[in-house]
Amino acid sequence: MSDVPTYDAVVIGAGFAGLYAVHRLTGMGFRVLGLERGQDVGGVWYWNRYPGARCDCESYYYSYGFSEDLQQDWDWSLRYSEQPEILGYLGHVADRFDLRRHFRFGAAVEALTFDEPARAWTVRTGDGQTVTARFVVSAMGCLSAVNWPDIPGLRSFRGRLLHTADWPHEPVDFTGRRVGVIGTGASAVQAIPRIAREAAHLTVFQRTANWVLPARNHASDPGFDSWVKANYGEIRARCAASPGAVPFEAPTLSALEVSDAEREATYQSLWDLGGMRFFSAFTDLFSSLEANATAQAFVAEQIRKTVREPELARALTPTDHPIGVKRPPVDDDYYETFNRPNVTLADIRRAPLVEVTEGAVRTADAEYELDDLIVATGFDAITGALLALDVRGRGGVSLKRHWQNGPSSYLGLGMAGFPNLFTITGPLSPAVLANMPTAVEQHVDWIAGCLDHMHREGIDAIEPTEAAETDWVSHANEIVGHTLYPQAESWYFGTNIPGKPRRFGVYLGGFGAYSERCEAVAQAGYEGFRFTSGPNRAPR
Ligand code: NA7
Repeated sequence: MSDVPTYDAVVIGAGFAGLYAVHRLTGMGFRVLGLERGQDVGGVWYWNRYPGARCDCESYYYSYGFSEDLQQDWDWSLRYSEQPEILGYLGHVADRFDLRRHFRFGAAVEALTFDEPARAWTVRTGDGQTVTARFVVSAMGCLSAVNWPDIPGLRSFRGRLLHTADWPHEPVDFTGRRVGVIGTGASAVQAIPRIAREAAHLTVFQRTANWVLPARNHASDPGFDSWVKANYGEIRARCAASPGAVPFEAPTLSALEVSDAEREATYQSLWDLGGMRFFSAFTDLFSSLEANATAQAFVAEQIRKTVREPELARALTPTDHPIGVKRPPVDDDYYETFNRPNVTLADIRRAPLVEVTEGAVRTADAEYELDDLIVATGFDAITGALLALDVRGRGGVSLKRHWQNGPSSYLGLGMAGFPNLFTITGPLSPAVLANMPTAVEQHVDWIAGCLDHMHREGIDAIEPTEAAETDWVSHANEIVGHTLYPQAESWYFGTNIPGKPRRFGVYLGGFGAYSERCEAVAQAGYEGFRFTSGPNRAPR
């Protein structure tokens, strides 16, 4: 490698994170190359095009706050935006800030190799090209590595075989067809009501019943939107300070210190309001099993009231995990859909899935003939996208080895032994338990500040110390231990992927407190990070 890398930074991914990273770093004068495996911008919203795909955060804060003009100009049509509109928004951002010219599309990164003498990365893409860069910013997202399950015979299916996370770009018509959906996570729960309205028959293969909350989506209200636009500064500030990067008041009362009637009324009003705000009912829903049980009882009652057949209602009611600690899907009409005559629930916990044949799914007690099979089995989350690459840090050590016991990082921003590799919303950051665009902006801004500092000080390389990383992992794990999250198997723990070590991948200390910690680390001269300086000044 020559002394001066081709680029100051390679940014991998063109979703919310990659677009803002490229905008921010090019704005500072850095030479930046964006690499994106898709043919256009959008990230998770580029790939997940299944019917009903939608954001479970409300549009007005699930959006960028970095540009006042952008947030004033853009109008959302729904309370919770659907995939085409979010993809349109990201396309608009790319046009407005002229970002596409910095990207190579259809360029899937395969390998990242750190060159120690040059203190730079060599980045290899699937088309055989390589580039060099001082820094690599992984903006590949937490939910982007598709999980195809290892179900016997799956590939022998002769009908249409579709995955929610890699959906065709052309419309898929289910009219008159016998459709099967494997999975009942957030993706399936959004898709099932839509497909049921179209298909001749829909069979839902459920391994684990989920607690599903109503979204109560509706058209945007012009009055509310004007209020939002007039108060965006305050809304974004609230997001920045809150545990979930959302603009709502945190609860103040325990579920156990109010009367039964008061508790019921609180749950009912939040149920009627819709969405994840249900969890803002009480302070201890994630820490006390007794408190959580009151919320479970409330939702179980809603399921009983909605699903006409008692046996079916029972099968749709979770019995194996507290509410909220496995990502709760949000939708309208999910439970109602099971009252339709053309919908069947196949409980594959009771009668396990045996195999897929050319034209059917066979379980221990039945055979379901299908024209279309939709696999809604989610992602190898949080670490999966980076682990799919051959990442080699100092001494040729692989990231696979570094993460052999589970996700590990310092502040979710980087790993010891992998200098100049930043992870936006990386493992053990608040990431997926915070509103993503806000979390993304905080990370990108921190990284930009760090690179500016390095440039000014003539520093070539930065990486966390091993001690800082070890302490962060212990701190993150300790917090998890005080919650109910360990009482569920979930992609947060990596247990949806056979063989993946069981370790919680998200920092639960709250987004606001976490951001303050990142800021304090920077103020203290990037405490916990190690800098290396040398003849190769970070160019700009
Ligand atoms: P999820 O939430 O991981 O859900 C996957 C679903 O697929 C879930 O119901 C799984 O059941 C089921 N699954 C996974 N593997 C299998 C096999 N082998 N056989 C049968 N069923 C299986 O993915 P989503 O795409 O719905 O959502 C991911 C996130 O995207 C979501 O949480 C939001 O943050 C956005 P299990 O529960 O493991 O028994």
